[in-house]
Amino acid sequence: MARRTQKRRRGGEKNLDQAALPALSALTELPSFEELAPSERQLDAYREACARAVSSGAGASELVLGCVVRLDRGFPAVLCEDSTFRAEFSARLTKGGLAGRADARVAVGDWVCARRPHGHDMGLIEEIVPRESDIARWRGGARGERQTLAANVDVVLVVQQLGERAVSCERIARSAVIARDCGAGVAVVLTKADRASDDVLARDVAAIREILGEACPLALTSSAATGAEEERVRACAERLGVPWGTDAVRALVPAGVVAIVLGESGAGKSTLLNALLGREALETGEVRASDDTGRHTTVARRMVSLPGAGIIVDEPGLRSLPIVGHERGLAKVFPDVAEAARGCRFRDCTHTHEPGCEVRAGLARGDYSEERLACYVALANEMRESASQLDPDVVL
Ligand SMILES: Nc1nc2c(ncn2[C@@H]2O[C@H](COP(=O)(O)OP(=O)(O)OP(=O)(O)O)[C@@H](O)[C@H]2O)c(=O)[nH]1
Ligand SMILES: [Mg+2]
Repeated sequence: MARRTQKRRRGGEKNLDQAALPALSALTELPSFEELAPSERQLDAYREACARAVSSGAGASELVLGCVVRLDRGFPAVLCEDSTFRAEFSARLTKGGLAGRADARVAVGDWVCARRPHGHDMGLIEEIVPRESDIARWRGGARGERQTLAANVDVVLVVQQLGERAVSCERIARSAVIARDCGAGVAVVLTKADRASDDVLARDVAAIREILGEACPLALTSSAATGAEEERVRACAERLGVPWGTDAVRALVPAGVVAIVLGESGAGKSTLLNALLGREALETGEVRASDDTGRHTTVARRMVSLPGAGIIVDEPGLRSLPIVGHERGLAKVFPDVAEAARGCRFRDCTHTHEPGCEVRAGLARGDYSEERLACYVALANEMRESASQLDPDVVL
């Protein structure tokens, strides 16, 4: 009850809040409507949503198909065939029992059936069209919730910064598990190559390939390297067989593909997108010298359209990416280990000491490395633990 009161109060402040949003005329780099393609299923769902909206009083000529291209502190901007407009949720959506459900919340990339009442700037979201996929993470503990980061995304670019400190393969694997669980493809983009010596680059690339396999696409970038320094990292990338620079990232997101960048604050996500755009369109911020992490510079979630390529959603950096109910993703990232685990004598085998453990047998045969197995076991343990702690009322 208290929560509801709080929500209403926030709703009352909406006009005030919206005044502080960036003006629509200032929004640049947005995709064009033609670049965004709903599926046939989504078009059918849109038509059905229109019929429902009309039967509850909307005029058919007021309804448009739109895509949420930006969220500023939760306020959506919607792109439709002939314009971009700010929108709020229709009373039907918020009062129809959908308000408390996580899927009632709109995400960047969502297709919506929106109503544009004649003579009003602000649109109303009547319904969110069912998603083909959504990139979501678990937020909070046992009573937490699934938070959709972006909808209808094809590829997750896992962004990790390089430096003298080794890259966190566990973090990369964790991001890959979440992405594959949501049905998206995965590629790893290593930024700040200028900060890593040739040896460090070779070490980190080998470690990532060990964990994720040779088939996982990689790209190496640096926005700071110029001249001889750029030559050094470019040559090193070539020796390691890793595609180099903005062209390599562009190739991961060809025209027609929607990607999202996922990485910690300060990883260089917005800097990378600016390099791809060829101008400083997105705000970037310094990292703290003490721990080499950023200060959460990006606050809006937004789509940017890359000239001659696809679309990328810029996101605020994420501190935590808990593994909760991601069995499918884990099995997709570690198919060999997951297959072996099915043969273990005990269903709850932890693959550490139990007799009849097929996973350890696979390791002894050399089917996979110790590092790859350690990563799988750590993520599987975390998932087991989170499942046991989850409040029974919480629906994944
Ligand atoms: N040396 C070096 N610094 C870089 C590179 N790319 C980004 N940086 C710096 O890293 C800092 C953080 O970059 P951002 O692009 O703001 O990072 P972000 O991932 O968008 O961070 P959040 O928006 O907070 O999530 C900035 O000071 C950048 O100048 C790089 O290739 N080399
Ligand atoms: Mg940023």
